[in-house]
Amino acid sequence: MAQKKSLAAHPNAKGRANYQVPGRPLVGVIMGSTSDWETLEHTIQTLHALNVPHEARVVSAHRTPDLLFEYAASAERRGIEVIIAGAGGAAHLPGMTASKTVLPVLGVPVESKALLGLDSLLSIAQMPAGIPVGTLAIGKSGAINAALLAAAILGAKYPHIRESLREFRSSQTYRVLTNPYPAPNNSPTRKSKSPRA
Ligand code: RP5
Repeated sequence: MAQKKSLAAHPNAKGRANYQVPGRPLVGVIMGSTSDWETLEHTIQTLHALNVPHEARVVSAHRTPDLLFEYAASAERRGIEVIIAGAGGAAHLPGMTASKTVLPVLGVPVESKALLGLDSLLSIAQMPAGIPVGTLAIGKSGAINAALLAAAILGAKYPHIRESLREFRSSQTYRVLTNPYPAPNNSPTRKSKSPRA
């Protein structure tokens, strides 16, 4: 019963920003705990920026194992095409999810307090041969890149998502090229202040 209840729980439920994109969700974002939201919010923000319909749920491999199986086993049937799973510590969620579906599963290692996410990274990356999990970097970078990689996968089938990704990359390049100086005071066009006597 408690597990059924958490199926409806959205980590975004407590008055946080609304990142919904209209349409049938193509990406399922799951995380082991509400405490992972701080990291996985970057995934959601990036999917939102790319206009990729998605859903987000807390699904824990060890606290709600039945829900995990139900989620993973039903995802393909529900129209989900890529799953992003973020977890920290002994992070079983991505691997166990991958074991119950043939959909691509991308794992985001959440930075843990004890081992700074190295435990999460190794738990997610070191899958024995046969059940792959595409493992991203620890923390925010991995969370953002998981969304970008999901968009790249979906882009093979959905031209508008490929174009969103192309635009994202172009504007990122433009931002770097138009901000070449590491700090405002380093600009050669800015006069340096004369030192006080
Ligand atoms: C994992 O345990 C979660 O993915 C989270 O990163 C970690 C700690 O969870 P909480 O104790 O903060 O709920 O299952």
